[in-house]
Amino acid sequence: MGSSFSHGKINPETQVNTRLEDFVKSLRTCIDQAISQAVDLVLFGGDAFPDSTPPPYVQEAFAAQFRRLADEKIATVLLVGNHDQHTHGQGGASLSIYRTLAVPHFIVGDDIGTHKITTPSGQIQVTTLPWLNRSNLLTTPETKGLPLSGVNELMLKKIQPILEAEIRRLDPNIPSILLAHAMVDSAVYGAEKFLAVTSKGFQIPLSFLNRPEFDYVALGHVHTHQNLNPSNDPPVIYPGSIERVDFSEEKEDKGYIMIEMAEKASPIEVNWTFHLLPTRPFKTIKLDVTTSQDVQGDLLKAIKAQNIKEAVVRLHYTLSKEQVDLINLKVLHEALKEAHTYSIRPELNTHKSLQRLPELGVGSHIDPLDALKIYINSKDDLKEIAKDILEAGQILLSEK
Ligand SMILES: [Mn+2]
Repeated sequence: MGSSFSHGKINPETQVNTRLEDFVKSLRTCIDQAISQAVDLVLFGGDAFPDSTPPPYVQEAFAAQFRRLADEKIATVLLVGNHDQHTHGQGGASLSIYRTLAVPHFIVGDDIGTHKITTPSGQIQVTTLPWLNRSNLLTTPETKGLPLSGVNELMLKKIQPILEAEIRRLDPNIPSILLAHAMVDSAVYGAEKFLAVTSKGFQIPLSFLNRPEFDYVALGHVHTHQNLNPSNDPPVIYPGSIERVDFSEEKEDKGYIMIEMAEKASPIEVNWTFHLLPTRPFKTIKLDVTTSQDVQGDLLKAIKAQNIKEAVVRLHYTLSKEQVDLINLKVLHEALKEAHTYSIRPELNTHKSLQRLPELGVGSHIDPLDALKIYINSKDDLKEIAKDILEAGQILLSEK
Protein backbone atom coordinates (compact mmCIF):
# COMPACT_ATOMS: atom_id res chain seq x y z
CA MET A 1 0.00 0.00 0.00
CA GLY A 2 1.34 3.38 -1.00
CA SER A 3 2.77 2.21 -4.30
CA SER A 4 1.51 2.73 -7.85
CA PHE A 5 0.59 6.35 -7.06
CA SER A 6 1.83 7.51 -10.47
CA HIS A 7 -1.04 5.50 -11.99
CA GLY A 8 -3.63 7.21 -9.85
CA LYS A 9 -4.94 10.70 -9.22
CA ILE A 10 -6.07 12.62 -6.20
CA ASN A 11 -9.64 11.85 -5.31
CA PRO A 12 -11.10 15.35 -4.82
CA GLU A 13 -13.53 14.09 -2.19
CA THR A 14 -10.98 12.37 0.02
CA GLN A 15 -7.75 14.11 -1.04
CA VAL A 16 -6.20 10.63 -1.21
CA ASN A 17 -4.53 9.04 -4.23
CA THR A 18 -7.02 6.73 -5.90
CA ARG A 19 -4.45 3.95 -6.09
CA LEU A 20 -4.28 3.81 -2.30
CA GLU A 21 -8.07 3.58 -2.32
CA ASP A 22 -7.83 0.72 -4.84
CA PHE A 23 -5.41 -1.20 -2.62
CA VAL A 24 -7.57 -0.57 0.43
CA LYS A 25 -10.59 -1.88 -1.45
CA SER A 26 -8.74 -5.09 -2.33
CA LEU A 27 -7.46 -5.55 1.20
CA ARG A 28 -10.91 -4.83 2.60
CA THR A 29 -12.36 -7.56 0.38
CA CYS A 30 -9.78 -10.04 1.74
CA ILE A 31 -10.54 -9.10 5.36
CA ASP A 32 -14.32 -9.15 4.69
CA GLN A 33 -13.95 -12.71 3.44
CA ALA A 34 -11.82 -13.77 6.40
CA ILE A 35 -14.45 -12.42 8.79
CA SER A 36 -17.55 -13.61 6.97
CA GLN A 37 -16.12 -17.10 6.63
CA ALA A 38 -14.87 -17.07 10.21
CA VAL A 39 -11.38 -18.24 9.33
CA ASP A 40 -9.07 -19.50 12.09
CA LEU A 41 -5.96 -17.77 10.88
CA VAL A 42 -4.82 -15.03 8.51
CA LEU A 43 -1.33 -15.09 7.02
CA PHE A 44 0.23 -11.99 5.53
CA GLY A 45 3.35 -12.75 3.50
CA GLY A 46 5.14 -9.43 3.83
CA ASP A 47 5.81 -6.19 1.94
CA ALA A 48 3.01 -4.10 3.33
CA PHE A 49 4.42 -0.81 2.03
CA PRO A 50 7.04 0.24 -0.52
CA ASP A 51 9.44 1.05 2.31
CA SER A 52 9.66 0.83 6.09
CA THR A 53 8.59 4.44 6.68
CA PRO A 54 5.17 4.81 5.06
CA PRO A 55 3.30 8.10 5.53
CA PRO A 56 0.97 7.93 8.55
CA TYR A 57 -2.23 7.95 6.47
CA VAL A 58 -0.99 4.94 4.48
CA GLN A 59 -0.02 3.05 7.61
CA GLU A 60 -3.36 3.88 9.12
CA ALA A 61 -5.23 2.60 6.06
CA PHE A 62 -3.44 -0.74 6.44
CA ALA A 63 -3.97 -0.88 10.20
CA ALA A 64 -7.67 0.01 9.91
CA GLN A 65 -8.23 -3.16 7.87
CA PHE A 66 -6.09 -5.52 9.96
CA ARG A 67 -7.53 -4.32 13.26
CA ARG A 68 -10.86 -5.74 12.14
CA LEU A 69 -9.24 -9.17 12.50
CA ALA A 70 -8.11 -8.33 16.03
CA ASP A 71 -11.67 -7.20 16.82
CA GLU A 72 -12.92 -10.59 15.64
CA LYS A 73 -10.19 -12.39 17.63
CA ILE A 74 -8.81 -13.93 14.44
CA ALA A 75 -5.18 -14.98 14.80
CA THR A 76 -2.97 -13.13 12.33
CA VAL A 77 0.67 -13.51 11.39
CA LEU A 78 2.36 -10.51 9.78
CA LEU A 79 5.57 -11.57 8.12
CA VAL A 80 8.32 -9.03 7.51
CA GLY A 81 9.35 -8.62 3.88
CA ASN A 82 12.31 -6.78 2.42
CA HIS A 83 10.28 -3.62 1.92
CA ASP A 84 9.19 -3.66 5.57
CA GLN A 85 12.69 -3.70 6.97
CA HIS A 86 14.47 -0.63 8.12
CA THR A 87 18.21 -0.82 8.03
CA HIS A 88 18.73 0.25 11.61
CA GLY A 89 18.87 -2.17 14.50
CA GLN A 90 16.57 -4.87 15.75
CA GLY A 91 12.80 -4.82 15.52
CA GLY A 92 13.29 -2.20 12.87
CA ALA A 93 10.38 -3.10 10.66
CA SER A 94 7.26 -1.11 9.89
CA LEU A 95 5.18 -4.07 11.10
CA SER A 96 6.95 -4.36 14.48
CA ILE A 97 4.57 -1.76 15.89
CA TYR A 98 1.85 -4.45 16.04
CA ARG A 99 3.99 -6.42 18.51
CA THR A 100 4.98 -3.34 20.49
CA LEU A 101 1.32 -2.43 20.90
CA ALA A 102 0.52 -6.08 21.76
CA VAL A 103 -2.36 -6.23 19.30
CA PRO A 104 -4.37 -9.24 20.49
CA HIS A 105 -3.87 -12.43 18.44
CA PHE A 106 -1.25 -10.75 16.23
CA ILE A 107 2.19 -12.21 15.67
CA VAL A 108 4.96 -10.34 13.85
CA GLY A 109 7.34 -12.69 12.07
CA ASP A 110 10.64 -10.86 11.92
CA ASP A 111 12.90 -13.81 12.64
CA ILE A 112 13.09 -17.52 11.93
CA GLY A 113 10.90 -19.20 14.51
CA THR A 114 7.86 -21.37 15.03
CA HIS A 115 4.66 -20.06 16.59
CA LYS A 116 2.15 -22.48 18.05
CA ILE A 117 -1.23 -20.85 17.65
CA THR A 118 -4.48 -21.94 19.25
CA THR A 119 -7.43 -21.32 16.98
CA PRO A 120 -11.13 -22.12 17.48
CA SER A 121 -10.57 -25.26 15.39
CA GLY A 122 -7.46 -26.43 17.17
CA GLN A 123 -3.75 -25.80 17.24
CA ILE A 124 -1.55 -24.97 14.30
CA GLN A 125 2.18 -24.27 13.96
CA VAL A 126 3.44 -21.47 11.77
CA THR A 127 7.15 -21.28 11.06
CA THR A 128 8.14 -17.80 9.95
CA LEU A 129 11.01 -17.14 7.58
CA PRO A 130 11.17 -13.39 7.01
CA TRP A 131 13.33 -11.74 4.37
CA LEU A 132 16.90 -12.15 5.47
CA ASN A 133 19.70 -9.95 4.35
CA ARG A 134 23.40 -10.26 4.83
CA SER A 135 23.52 -7.93 7.79
CA ASN A 136 21.10 -10.23 9.68
CA LEU A 137 23.24 -13.28 9.10
CA LEU A 138 26.81 -12.40 8.33
CA THR A 139 29.55 -10.31 9.84
CA THR A 140 31.79 -8.02 7.83
CA PRO A 141 34.92 -10.20 8.29
CA GLU A 142 32.99 -13.22 6.96
CA THR A 143 32.07 -11.49 3.72
CA LYS A 144 35.27 -9.55 3.18
CA GLY A 145 36.52 -10.00 -0.36
CA LEU A 146 33.75 -12.41 -1.26
CA PRO A 147 31.95 -11.96 -4.57
CA LEU A 148 28.17 -11.58 -4.36
CA SER A 149 27.62 -15.22 -5.31
CA GLY A 150 29.88 -16.23 -2.45
CA VAL A 151 27.96 -14.06 -0.01
CA ASN A 152 24.68 -15.60 -1.12
CA GLU A 153 26.10 -19.08 -0.77
CA LEU A 154 27.28 -18.30 2.73
CA MET A 155 23.85 -16.93 3.64
CA LEU A 156 22.18 -20.12 2.49
CA LYS A 157 24.69 -22.14 4.54
CA LYS A 158 23.64 -20.16 7.61
CA ILE A 159 19.91 -20.36 6.97
CA GLN A 160 19.76 -24.09 6.30
CA PRO A 161 20.68 -25.37 9.80
CA ILE A 162 18.47 -22.75 11.49
CA LEU A 163 15.49 -23.78 9.39
CA GLU A 164 16.39 -27.44 9.85
CA ALA A 165 16.30 -27.00 13.62
CA GLU A 166 12.82 -25.47 13.37
CA ILE A 167 11.61 -28.34 11.19
CA ARG A 168 12.91 -30.92 13.67
CA ARG A 169 11.10 -29.24 16.52
CA LEU A 170 7.74 -29.35 14.70
CA ASP A 171 5.02 -31.39 16.38
CA PRO A 172 3.96 -34.01 13.79
CA ASN A 173 0.48 -34.19 15.34
CA ILE A 174 -0.41 -30.58 14.61
CA PRO A 175 -0.85 -28.99 11.15
CA SER A 176 2.16 -26.95 10.16
CA ILE A 177 2.67 -24.05 7.79
CA LEU A 178 5.85 -22.39 6.63
CA LEU A 179 5.31 -18.68 5.98
CA ALA A 180 8.30 -17.32 4.07
CA HIS A 181 9.20 -14.08 2.36
CA ALA A 182 11.65 -15.20 -0.25
CA MET A 183 12.64 -15.31 -3.85
CA VAL A 184 12.48 -19.01 -4.59
CA ASP A 185 14.79 -20.12 -7.37
CA SER A 186 12.16 -21.74 -9.55
CA ALA A 187 9.63 -18.91 -9.46
CA VAL A 188 8.65 -16.77 -12.42
CA TYR A 189 9.47 -13.18 -11.58
CA GLY A 190 8.19 -9.81 -12.55
CA ALA A 191 9.70 -6.54 -11.43
CA GLU A 192 11.14 -8.22 -8.32
CA LYS A 193 13.83 -9.91 -10.39
CA PHE A 194 15.91 -6.75 -10.46
CA LEU A 195 16.51 -7.21 -6.77
CA ALA A 196 18.40 -10.37 -7.62
CA VAL A 197 21.34 -8.53 -9.09
CA THR A 198 21.75 -6.20 -6.16
CA SER A 199 23.30 -7.05 -2.84
CA LYS A 200 19.83 -6.91 -1.33
CA GLY A 201 18.49 -10.01 -2.99
CA PHE A 202 19.24 -13.65 -3.16
CA GLN A 203 17.36 -16.78 -4.04
CA ILE A 204 16.41 -19.68 -1.82
CA PRO A 205 16.31 -23.13 -3.43
CA LEU A 206 12.86 -24.68 -3.54
CA SER A 207 14.29 -27.77 -1.81
CA PHE A 208 14.77 -25.73 1.39
CA LEU A 209 11.04 -25.09 1.65
CA ASN A 210 9.48 -28.00 -0.17
CA ARG A 211 9.52 -30.24 2.90
CA PRO A 212 7.07 -32.99 3.84
CA GLU A 213 7.11 -31.75 7.45
CA PHE A 214 5.12 -28.72 6.27
CA ASP A 215 1.51 -29.17 5.24
CA TYR A 216 1.51 -25.87 3.37
CA VAL A 217 4.15 -23.37 2.32
CA ALA A 218 2.83 -19.80 2.09
CA LEU A 219 5.10 -17.40 0.24
CA GLY A 220 5.38 -13.66 -0.10
CA HIS A 221 7.57 -11.39 -2.27
CA VAL A 222 6.77 -12.33 -5.88
CA HIS A 223 3.73 -10.47 -7.22
CA THR A 224 2.67 -13.18 -9.68
CA HIS A 225 0.37 -15.86 -8.26
CA GLN A 226 1.88 -19.32 -8.75
CA ASN A 227 2.19 -22.77 -7.24
CA LEU A 228 5.83 -23.89 -7.22
CA ASN A 229 4.94 -27.48 -6.39
CA PRO A 230 2.29 -28.80 -8.79
CA SER A 231 2.23 -32.13 -6.93
CA ASN A 232 0.79 -30.11 -4.02
CA ASP A 233 2.79 -32.11 -1.55
CA PRO A 234 3.00 -29.66 0.09
CA PRO A 235 1.54 -26.77 -1.91
CA VAL A 236 4.18 -24.01 -2.24
CA ILE A 237 2.15 -20.94 -3.14
CA TYR A 238 2.73 -17.34 -3.97
CA PRO A 239 -0.71 -15.70 -3.79
CA GLY A 240 0.74 -12.67 -5.57
CA SER A 241 -0.05 -9.05 -4.84
CA ILE A 242 -3.63 -7.94 -4.19
CA GLU A 243 -3.47 -5.11 -6.75
CA ARG A 244 -1.34 -4.26 -9.75
CA VAL A 245 1.73 -2.27 -8.82
CA ASP A 246 2.62 -1.36 -12.40
CA PHE A 247 2.18 -2.33 -16.04
CA SER A 248 4.38 -5.41 -15.67
CA GLU A 249 1.38 -6.96 -13.87
CA GLU A 250 -1.14 -5.86 -16.52
CA LYS A 251 -2.16 -9.36 -17.57
CA GLU A 252 -2.08 -11.01 -14.15
CA ASP A 253 -5.10 -12.07 -12.18
CA LYS A 254 -4.98 -10.75 -8.65
CA GLY A 255 -6.42 -12.50 -5.64
CA TYR A 256 -5.95 -14.18 -2.29
CA ILE A 257 -5.68 -17.80 -1.18
CA MET A 258 -8.13 -19.61 1.03
CA ILE A 259 -6.66 -22.70 2.70
CA GLU A 260 -8.63 -25.51 4.25
CA MET A 261 -6.86 -27.99 6.48
CA ALA A 262 -8.22 -31.08 8.11
CA GLU A 263 -7.55 -30.88 11.84
CA LYS A 264 -6.02 -34.20 12.63
CA ALA A 265 -5.38 -36.84 10.07
CA SER A 266 -2.14 -38.22 8.83
CA PRO A 267 -1.22 -36.99 6.34
CA ILE A 268 -3.14 -33.77 6.94
CA GLU A 269 -5.41 -33.01 4.02
CA VAL A 270 -4.97 -29.55 2.55
CA ASN A 271 -7.10 -27.78 -0.02
CA TRP A 272 -6.31 -24.34 -1.32
CA THR A 273 -8.17 -22.10 -3.73
CA PHE A 274 -7.28 -18.85 -5.46
CA HIS A 275 -10.00 -16.20 -5.21
CA LEU A 276 -10.08 -13.33 -7.67
CA LEU A 277 -10.14 -9.79 -6.34
CA PRO A 278 -11.91 -7.00 -8.23
CA THR A 279 -8.85 -4.95 -9.19
CA ARG A 280 -8.45 -1.94 -11.43
CA PRO A 281 -7.61 -2.95 -15.02
CA PHE A 282 -4.38 -1.82 -16.67
CA LYS A 283 -4.41 -1.51 -20.47
CA THR A 284 -1.58 -0.97 -22.91
CA ILE A 285 -2.61 0.22 -26.37
CA LYS A 286 0.41 -0.15 -28.60
CA LEU A 287 0.58 0.41 -32.33
CA ASP A 288 2.86 1.35 -35.16
CA VAL A 289 1.31 3.92 -37.50
CA THR A 290 4.36 4.52 -39.70
CA THR A 291 2.67 2.86 -42.72
CA SER A 292 -0.79 4.16 -41.90
CA GLN A 293 -2.79 6.20 -44.43
CA ASP A 294 -4.93 7.68 -41.66
CA VAL A 295 -2.73 8.13 -38.62
CA GLN A 296 -5.22 9.96 -36.43
CA GLY A 297 -8.07 7.66 -37.47
CA ASP A 298 -6.06 4.52 -36.71
CA LEU A 299 -5.07 5.80 -33.28
CA LEU A 300 -8.68 6.60 -32.44
CA LYS A 301 -9.78 3.19 -33.73
CA ALA A 302 -7.20 1.46 -31.52
CA ILE A 303 -8.45 3.38 -28.49
CA LYS A 304 -12.12 2.72 -29.28
CA ALA A 305 -11.42 -1.01 -29.65
CA GLN A 306 -10.61 -1.20 -25.95
CA ASN A 307 -12.84 -0.89 -22.94
CA ILE A 308 -10.84 1.77 -21.16
CA LYS A 309 -13.49 2.89 -18.70
CA GLU A 310 -11.92 3.34 -15.26
CA ALA A 311 -8.74 1.62 -16.45
CA VAL A 312 -5.15 2.79 -16.14
CA VAL A 313 -4.22 3.22 -19.80
CA ARG A 314 -1.03 3.84 -21.69
CA LEU A 315 -1.00 4.65 -25.39
CA HIS A 316 2.27 3.88 -27.11
CA TYR A 317 2.58 4.57 -30.80
CA THR A 318 5.40 4.71 -33.29
CA LEU A 319 5.31 7.25 -36.09
CA SER A 320 7.66 8.87 -38.56
CA LYS A 321 8.83 12.46 -38.38
CA GLU A 322 6.63 13.44 -41.33
CA GLN A 323 3.50 12.19 -39.54
CA VAL A 324 3.90 14.32 -36.43
CA ASP A 325 1.74 17.13 -37.80
CA LEU A 326 -1.05 14.67 -38.64
CA ILE A 327 -1.71 14.02 -34.95
CA ASN A 328 -4.26 16.09 -33.11
CA LEU A 329 -3.32 15.52 -29.50
CA LYS A 330 -6.40 17.27 -28.21
CA VAL A 331 -8.59 14.68 -29.90
CA LEU A 332 -6.47 11.85 -28.46
CA HIS A 333 -6.83 13.29 -24.97
CA GLU A 334 -10.57 13.52 -25.50
CA ALA A 335 -10.73 9.89 -26.62
CA LEU A 336 -8.80 8.74 -23.55
CA LYS A 337 -10.83 10.82 -21.10
CA GLU A 338 -12.90 7.82 -20.01
CA ALA A 339 -9.83 6.12 -18.59
CA HIS A 340 -9.11 6.40 -14.88
CA THR A 341 -5.69 7.79 -15.75
CA TYR A 342 -3.70 7.60 -18.96
CA SER A 343 -0.38 8.41 -20.52
CA ILE A 344 0.53 8.99 -24.16
CA ARG A 345 3.95 8.11 -25.46
CA PRO A 346 4.69 8.74 -29.12
CA GLU A 347 7.97 7.43 -30.42
CA LEU A 348 9.71 8.47 -33.63
CA ASN A 349 10.94 5.60 -35.76
CA THR A 350 14.13 7.48 -36.50
CA HIS A 351 16.07 5.85 -33.69
CA LYS A 352 19.16 4.56 -35.36
CA SER A 353 20.96 1.81 -33.55
CA LEU A 354 23.49 3.42 -31.28
CA GLN A 355 26.88 3.42 -32.89
CA ARG A 356 29.75 2.42 -30.68
CA LEU A 357 32.48 5.02 -30.70
CA PRO A 358 35.67 3.38 -31.92
CA GLU A 359 37.71 5.23 -29.29
CA LEU A 360 35.62 3.56 -26.58
CA GLY A 361 35.79 0.09 -28.03
CA VAL A 362 36.47 -3.07 -26.08
CA GLY A 363 40.05 -3.26 -24.98
CA SER A 364 40.74 0.45 -24.97
CA HIS A 365 42.17 1.53 -21.66
CA ILE A 366 41.38 5.16 -21.17
CA ASP A 367 40.66 7.29 -18.17
CA PRO A 368 36.89 7.35 -17.35
CA LEU A 369 36.86 11.14 -17.55
CA ASP A 370 38.47 11.09 -21.00
CA ALA A 371 35.90 8.51 -22.06
CA LEU A 372 33.16 10.82 -20.86
CA LYS A 373 34.68 13.71 -22.85
CA ILE A 374 34.76 11.62 -26.03
CA TYR A 375 31.16 10.60 -25.47
CA ILE A 376 29.96 14.17 -24.88
CA ASN A 377 31.81 15.41 -27.96
CA SER A 378 29.97 12.85 -30.06
CA LYS A 379 26.60 14.12 -28.87
CA ASP A 380 25.42 17.42 -30.28
CA ASP A 381 22.51 17.62 -27.86
CA LEU A 382 24.85 17.40 -24.85
CA LYS A 383 27.23 20.19 -25.91
CA GLU A 384 25.40 22.88 -23.96
CA ILE A 385 25.61 21.02 -20.68
CA ALA A 386 28.98 19.39 -21.34
CA LYS A 387 30.72 21.44 -18.67
CA ASP A 388 28.17 20.50 -16.01
CA ILE A 389 28.30 16.83 -16.93
CA LEU A 390 32.08 16.79 -16.71
CA GLU A 391 32.00 18.50 -13.33
CA ALA A 392 29.45 16.05 -12.04
CA GLY A 393 31.53 13.21 -13.42
CA GLN A 394 34.60 14.52 -11.61
CA ILE A 395 32.71 14.68 -8.33
CA LEU A 396 31.38 11.14 -8.73
CA LEU A 397 34.80 9.78 -9.59
CA SER A 398 36.41 11.45 -6.61
CA GLU A 399 33.92 9.77 -4.24
CA LYS A 400 35.46 6.54 -3.17
MN1 LIG B 1 9.58 -8.65 -1.08
